[in-house]
Amino acid sequence: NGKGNTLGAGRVSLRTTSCANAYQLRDLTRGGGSTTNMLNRTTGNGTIFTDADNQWGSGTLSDMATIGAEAHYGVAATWDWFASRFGRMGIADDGQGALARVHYGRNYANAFWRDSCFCMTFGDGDNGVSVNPLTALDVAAHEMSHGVTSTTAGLIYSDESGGLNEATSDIFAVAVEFAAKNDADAGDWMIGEKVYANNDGTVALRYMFKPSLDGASYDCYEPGMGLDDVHFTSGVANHFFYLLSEGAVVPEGFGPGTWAGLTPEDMVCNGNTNLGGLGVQTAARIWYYALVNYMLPTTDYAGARAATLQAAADLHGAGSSAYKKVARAWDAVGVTA
Ligand code: ASN
Ligand code: CA
Ligand code: ZN
Ligand code: CA
Repeated sequence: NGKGNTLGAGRVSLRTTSCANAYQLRDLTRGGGSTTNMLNRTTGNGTIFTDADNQWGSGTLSDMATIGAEAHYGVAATWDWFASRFGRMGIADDGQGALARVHYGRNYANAFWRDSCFCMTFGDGDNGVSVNPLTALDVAAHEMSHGVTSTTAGLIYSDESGGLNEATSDIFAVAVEFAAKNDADAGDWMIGEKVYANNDGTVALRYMFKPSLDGASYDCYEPGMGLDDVHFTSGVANHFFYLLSEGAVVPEGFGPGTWAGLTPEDMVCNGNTNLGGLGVQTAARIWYYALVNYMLPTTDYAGARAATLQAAADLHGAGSSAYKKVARAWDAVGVTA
């Protein structure tokens, strides 16, 4: 049991493994998943982080272990969320941990999941000048969730299925962040807010409650939108998930300034603000069961509506208020029966 000082999540507990008078970022309580340092390289599996006293990182970018600790924490929190809520033991539900590689490349302002190495990889941004290393909890949970999608529904990463694949990662990322109850990194309805150095709290990669605030994502379904980038077509499902969780509520304190002054009517695509929210974790449970049991590689938005309704019927009953809320939230983003 070590401790880490992270960049964005404060001081955290870390599961490590002792080895030859030192400790390694390897978590034998979570399938032996390890966190390695790419030392700015872009090939290979990196070098496992090692530390003499099991106190990891200073919480600043002056030492590389700060980011190693943050990734290791994010992977553990995501593992725990899937395990405790759904009994899912790891990405593939086979008890195996995954590899997390940090300090990838130079000035690489992204993170990604790759099936072939069963690994997630995190760039350093510009080392915090304006972009932080991309290891914040919601980003780590997003990347790890790509592995879950890949080993379950297998949503193809293009067309509408690609948007649903992206949205699945954002949906679970939000749910993990809320569930982590970390005072230094409270849950919110944005993805990647901690990526931006000097953030006043309103800037993020994506805004679940009004995806178009990023200037490119879709709030409402449009036929033919599947040709656009999967990170933009995900907006419709992200928006659905927000509305299913919270109802047509204008969130306070999030998003860029243009957001101020909007009304519940601005939250929906069809004028119906009478939705009712299920709460983020109940909504995430419906999404997870739909993903695992009913979505397929080619599932599109119409199929996602059907899959989540079937999951809601299984979990809550076909005539349940939860079922009706799922239908109303899809209606509200333009995915109609
Ligand atoms: N960060 C991006 C993502 O996980 C990388 C990509 O475009 N595949 O979606
Ligand atoms: Ca140390
Ligand atoms: Zn993604
Ligand atoms: Ca967030």
